Amino acid sequence: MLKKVLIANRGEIAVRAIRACRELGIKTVAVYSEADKDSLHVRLADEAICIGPPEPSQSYLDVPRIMSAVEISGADAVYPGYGFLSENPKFAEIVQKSGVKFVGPSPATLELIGDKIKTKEIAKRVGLPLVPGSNGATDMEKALDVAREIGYPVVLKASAGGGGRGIRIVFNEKELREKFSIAVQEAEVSFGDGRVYVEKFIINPKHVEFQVLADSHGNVVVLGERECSIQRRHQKLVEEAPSVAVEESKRKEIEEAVIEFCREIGYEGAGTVEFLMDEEGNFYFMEMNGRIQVEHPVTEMVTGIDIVKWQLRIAAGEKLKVRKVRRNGYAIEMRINAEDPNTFMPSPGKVEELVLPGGMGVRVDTHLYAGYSVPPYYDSLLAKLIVWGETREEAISRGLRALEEFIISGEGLKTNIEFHKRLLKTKEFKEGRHHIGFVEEMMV
Ligand code: MV4
Repeated sequence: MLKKVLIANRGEIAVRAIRACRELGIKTVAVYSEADKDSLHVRLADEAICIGPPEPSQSYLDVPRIMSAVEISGADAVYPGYGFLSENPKFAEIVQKSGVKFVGPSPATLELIGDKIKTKEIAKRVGLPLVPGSNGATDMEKALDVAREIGYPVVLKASAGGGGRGIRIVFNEKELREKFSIAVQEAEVSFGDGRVYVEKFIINPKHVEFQVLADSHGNVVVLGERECSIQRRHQKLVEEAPSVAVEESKRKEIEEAVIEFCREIGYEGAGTVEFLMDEEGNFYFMEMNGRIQVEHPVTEMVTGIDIVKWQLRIAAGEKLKVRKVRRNGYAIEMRINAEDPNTFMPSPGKVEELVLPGGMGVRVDTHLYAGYSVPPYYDSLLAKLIVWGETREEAISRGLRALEEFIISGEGLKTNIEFHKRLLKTKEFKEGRHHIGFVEEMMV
């Protein structure tokens, strides 16, 4: 097993990782910025090292500072969490070259899945369904040909984009002529890679993603899917498992292709394969994410499998013991953010009163405590409320009950708790008819 893990992250995911390490008997090293000196992850870790000023570029994104902390602490592994350096192949490589285990896929795999065009080629080879489109990088003339063939609207996507970055809808030929070179230029500036591809635009899709665990011995398991369509501006707000819209035969089919895909790319660790699902229930492969995701707890709640512990065991070279995955019930996660309920603008402040919901089927993952000041430099996630129910209806009513109990208050601090109450009561959500545009529709 690993002996000492440095957690190159902050907030709730750092706390989540420390808990997993502690249960496995692994020592933990927290790193923190000056703005995070009173953070819970600093208090909970066995050791803590300040790595710089509040700005992420000078702390949580600063590779030399993190590597210094690795060296000073004598950690034998680095846990990257999500965001920050988690999917940076250069960082993974530097960690690996210094003789320290990076808890995640290899630098080469991270590099590959960062290239959406190459990734789609492999996905096609193993039989994952793709959106009709250019199947590779295209220039304007080819884009016009492809779009004429598949019909408008189409989307232009940057090969080095992902997670909603570098994507643009085009409704007709005139617009394509106007926007194509701008898309290429933008991709060049943002990612240093001007390759752009074309896809048919899927109208009102659902975002459905499959959770994977793969060990270093070639064993791959899929822990089922999550439905993550409740989002605003590519920020997910609610996620659930399983998806009521996915039929069992379809699930089996996609899971098998996902396993094949992970084998093909030599995937190691926890990962997520993302799809869009159209109104007829057809799946389209989008991309793979090579990190733990914010929404992993809904999968843990319905499978009973601790994904973060498995990340650590896999990094230590252990074989996956999970053979058959059994799913039980329904789980829903609500992301509680520090944001103004009307403007959605971040609203950091000091937590004066904190009452966390509890009881049967309720889990709260948070780094908050009473007296903690939420710094303005990072994302606005305060807590994840995850509820479980035998049925989806039970999960929803338990979610509403838990939201009623939840109190986070303090000078200047606003949260989206009321938004979640409103959402869980909508007919569309209750009936599972929501899609990626639903939050925007709900706001008007
Ligand atoms: C699309 C799409 C419609 N058609 N591709 C945005 C995030 C990236 N992972 C994929 N994205 C989309 N790709 C085609 N061919 C619509 C989106 C999209 C979206 C997808 C998932 C969740 C939220 C979204 C919000 C806007 C657009």
